Amino acid sequence: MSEKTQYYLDLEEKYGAHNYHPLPVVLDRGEGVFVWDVEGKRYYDFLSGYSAVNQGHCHPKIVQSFIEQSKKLTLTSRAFHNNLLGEYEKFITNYFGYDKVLPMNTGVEAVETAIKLCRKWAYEVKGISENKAKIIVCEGNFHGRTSTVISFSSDPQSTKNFGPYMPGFEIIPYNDLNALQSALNEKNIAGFLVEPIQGEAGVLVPDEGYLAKAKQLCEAANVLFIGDEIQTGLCRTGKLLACDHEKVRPDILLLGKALSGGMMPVSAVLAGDEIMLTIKPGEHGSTYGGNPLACKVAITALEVLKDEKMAENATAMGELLRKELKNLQSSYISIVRGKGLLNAIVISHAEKDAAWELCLQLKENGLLAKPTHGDKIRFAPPLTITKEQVMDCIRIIKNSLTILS
Ligand code: IF1
Repeated sequence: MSEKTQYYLDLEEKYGAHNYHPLPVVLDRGEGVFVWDVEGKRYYDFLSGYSAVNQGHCHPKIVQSFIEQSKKLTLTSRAFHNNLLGEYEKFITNYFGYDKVLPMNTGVEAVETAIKLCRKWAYEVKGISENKAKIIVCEGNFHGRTSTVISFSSDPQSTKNFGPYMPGFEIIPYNDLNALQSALNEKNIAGFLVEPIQGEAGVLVPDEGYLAKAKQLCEAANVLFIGDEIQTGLCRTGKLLACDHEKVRPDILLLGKALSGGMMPVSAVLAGDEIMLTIKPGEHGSTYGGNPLACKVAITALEVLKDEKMAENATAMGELLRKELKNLQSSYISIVRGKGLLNAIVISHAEKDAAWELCLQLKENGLLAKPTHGDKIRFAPPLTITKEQVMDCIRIIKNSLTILS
């Protein structure tokens, strides 16, 4: 460990909460698929800020919009109107085909907003008795880290000693239509909150047809399908939305992360009028929600996704990456799975820290990735990656696997 790197690690150790266990690398620059550490060493970023920099680090057009708007007007609060919010609302609702958008900041705020909208709709439209509404969620879910959202996590690391928990949620197995159907038969079900692909759980791709059938079951039961596309959306899986693979249109659509191309927290909740208009003035909001800087940045972030055909590239490069990973025929890689450029490998090795050791070796060889839930390593580079760069990364991965021998 160089002195310079150690200096920064020590600062965080001494002055920062210990709520993460990062790889021992200190970054100070990012551009496209690359990041550089304080020693000037270059890495491929195979995490993409957990899919927040789908457009690549510091995308020039998004940075330009950020700079321009940051010199004009960054925040008005919603006490007053501004000249960008309405333009953004029109742009994003047309872009995704919804009546209205409720702008928030972080992904979990969008999830919390969807829970409030779903409950409001349940009482005021569906007619469920007050405080009886229930929302179905899946085992292995990750929707954020607020007290309400961890209340329905099945991961002890997310829940232990954070009680008491918010009631009103039913946990069912993921990718299990029978379980969904029986849960939908219960009284007072208002919504089904689901990730089209479970990211944190290790990039679990459900069976073909699961999302479409789940949506049909929800429609039949007059239950809202809430699609959490905060990680899977915005071209990550090879379509604009992961739900697009099955032509599923969520009743409530959640977006975040790459909605700003990694510039700042921007999230959005999209829905039809019947749902969205149940929230009246003064019933929900946030200081920065819909700020003009976020609006300007998000419009550009969405434009470059389409202009630069990032969904198409994610499909092609994802297929190449998975094919080449399988061609390695490594006995240490038991599973390769994913869709578009949201992928993961499962490491099988006697050593329980093998995935971590492999990530340390990948770092030495110029590629940054991090294990999730022990033995899975997420491979999710920016959607701008080229064929040559994928092949270069395959070479790095192949050379790094020798550390496990
Ligand atoms: C961390 C995980 C990924 C998300 C989905 C909502 C949110 C997230 C599907 C909340 C956030 C982030 C959180 C970040 C790491 C990362 C993550 F490992 F935690 F689970 F991507 F898989 N819905 N995911 O993935 O969005 O409030 O964070 O903006 O907490 O370590 P947020």
